[in-house]
Amino acid sequence: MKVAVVGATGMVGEVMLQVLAERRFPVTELLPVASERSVGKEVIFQGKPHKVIGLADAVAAKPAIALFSAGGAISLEWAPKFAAAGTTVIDNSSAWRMDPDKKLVVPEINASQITREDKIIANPNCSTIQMVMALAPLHKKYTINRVVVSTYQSITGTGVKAVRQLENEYAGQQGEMAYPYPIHRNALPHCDVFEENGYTKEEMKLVRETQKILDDNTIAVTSTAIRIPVVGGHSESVNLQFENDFDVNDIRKLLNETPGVTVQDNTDTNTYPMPIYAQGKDDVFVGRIRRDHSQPNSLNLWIVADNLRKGAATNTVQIAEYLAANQLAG
Ligand code: 2RA
Repeated sequence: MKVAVVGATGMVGEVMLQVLAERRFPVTELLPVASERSVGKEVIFQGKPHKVIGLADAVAAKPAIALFSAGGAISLEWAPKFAAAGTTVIDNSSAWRMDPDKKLVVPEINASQITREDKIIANPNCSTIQMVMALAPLHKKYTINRVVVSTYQSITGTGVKAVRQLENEYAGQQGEMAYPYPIHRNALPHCDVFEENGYTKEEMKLVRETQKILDDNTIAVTSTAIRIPVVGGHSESVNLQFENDFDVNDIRKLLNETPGVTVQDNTDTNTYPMPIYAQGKDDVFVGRIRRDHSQPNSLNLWIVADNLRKGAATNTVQIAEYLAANQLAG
């Protein structure tokens, strides 16, 4: 299958190439795509160098699938051009996620919604993916009425500039700032930009995308997204209120039985998820599972995942695998 990776030289793009190779996706021809300034550079895929090409040449090559991680502006302009040429686009930006005509997909939850007519498919935001992976089986059995989530997000979600800022600050050096404040020894209550309602776009993604993926606008969600000086993945403290009462052991059993979720939850052995150990893995890790005794039918969870993998690249490749397995691509 001819596959384009748009944004191949970026952090998520590089991980998409890695995951395509790791999962032995049936790539017959790889088209690494990036901005004009990167055309001609080489990326390594399956141990071999591949020359980066421009967007127009990639559209003309008519790949079956194009995996995008190149920002919203590029996606808004170029995803329709790929689609018009017959390519199925899976996009990591927020550009198409809330478009009522576009599917927002976490394969373990709602891949079955995808049809051959879907030529632009949206990959959800990283912090949404890891949360709904845990919420979906619980919602199905106990009906979630309300979600309160606080995220503790890796600087890799911002990109290379943020990683460089942390490295400079750690070394006591001046350099380009990805954030308005220092990130070393700090926690920034500011991920993405603020909206009129006082919440950031990152916080509102958790609200809007969760309702769309779980197909239930009655779920009340409120969130606070924090950036912390971590690189392994995003962590989330989640409080759920259900319609119905539950048994904590049944919650653990449901999560244990969910493909793509690993429960790490034993306070006797200090066993709980942490980003340093989630890094490089594809599962979503859930722990600190405990009843919230302050209100009825309520539960607390701690959810951790590598935001570059299941939060972006792996989820994207899993959608591509679903397309390939069901002859829905291209
Ligand atoms: C972040 N989820 O972590 C956003 C974009 N990757 O900044």
